[in-house]
Amino acid sequence: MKAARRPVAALAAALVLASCGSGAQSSAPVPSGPPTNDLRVGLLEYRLALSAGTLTPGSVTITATNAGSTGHDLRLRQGDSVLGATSVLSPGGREVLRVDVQPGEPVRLDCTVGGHVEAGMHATLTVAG
Ligand SMILES: [Cu+2]
Repeated sequence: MKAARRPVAALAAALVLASCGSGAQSSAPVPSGPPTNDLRVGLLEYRLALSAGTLTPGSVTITATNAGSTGHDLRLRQGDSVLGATSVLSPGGREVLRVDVQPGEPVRLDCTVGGHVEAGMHATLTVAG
């Protein structure tokens, strides 16, 4: 009986497992890149998918899209101020907010549906100074 060894296949399998492991994030990373005044936020169970991690000061357009399968909303706060909030969006729903952000202070994003922040639906954006 031939002992047919497949070292190449075994190595390929190990690489696939390694890349899967490193790609499994428990929380969504905030993207790096230049500041934007046009942010898109995907609402998912249970995380926020952001098109950017840094905002420009001043007027910013936020497009929130419910890409999940249950109701979600999006609220933006800076310090103690609520900058804006969507209604609770049905799956596939979209709402555009125009907010005014101050330089240098982080902006906190939350889904205010019960339990969703605790499940991971929040993020903090920086604002360019
Ligand atoms: Cu939610």
